[in-house]
Amino acid sequence: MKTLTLAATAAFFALTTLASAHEYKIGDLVVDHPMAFNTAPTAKSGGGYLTVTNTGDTDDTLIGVRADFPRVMLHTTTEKDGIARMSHVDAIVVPAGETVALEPGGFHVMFMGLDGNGFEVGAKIPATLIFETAGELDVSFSIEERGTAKDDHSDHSGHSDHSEHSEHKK
Ligand SMILES: [Cu+2]
Repeated sequence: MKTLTLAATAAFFALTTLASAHEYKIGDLVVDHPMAFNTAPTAKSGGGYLTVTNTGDTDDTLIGVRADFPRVMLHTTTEKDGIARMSHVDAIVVPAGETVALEPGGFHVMFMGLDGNGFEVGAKIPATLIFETAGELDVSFSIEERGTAKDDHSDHSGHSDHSEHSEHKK
């Protein structure tokens, strides 16, 4: 019986590993690893991150995201006088043959109006990405702990766990 239990455990880990590298496809688009960082329980909003690769030869555009929050917006991050600010954008273009990253310090999805239901590690946020050409794609944002070693998203944003300021010097 012990062997059976071990085999089942191994299968379980294999499945969860596959699930954490989650990828979605619609038309010519590949959306990889939608995720959000955990927030304080009292947070009013939280950012959502992912990458979109356009394998086709015509540009497409992310024009909106739907999720079960009072408001969901597309944001970009700009820097003025050394201070990072977020502002609303109507759309994010995904050029033909390119990958666009929604990541800390750049474009992101803003889930707003959390109202006492902050994001908890391990939870999922079901959402629908709306692309102008490819259409609507249901995805699930996985909530991951901020600043852990397995957080490879921090690498390309210039963010370091030890220096909050590095984010503003790009
Ligand atoms: Cu934002």
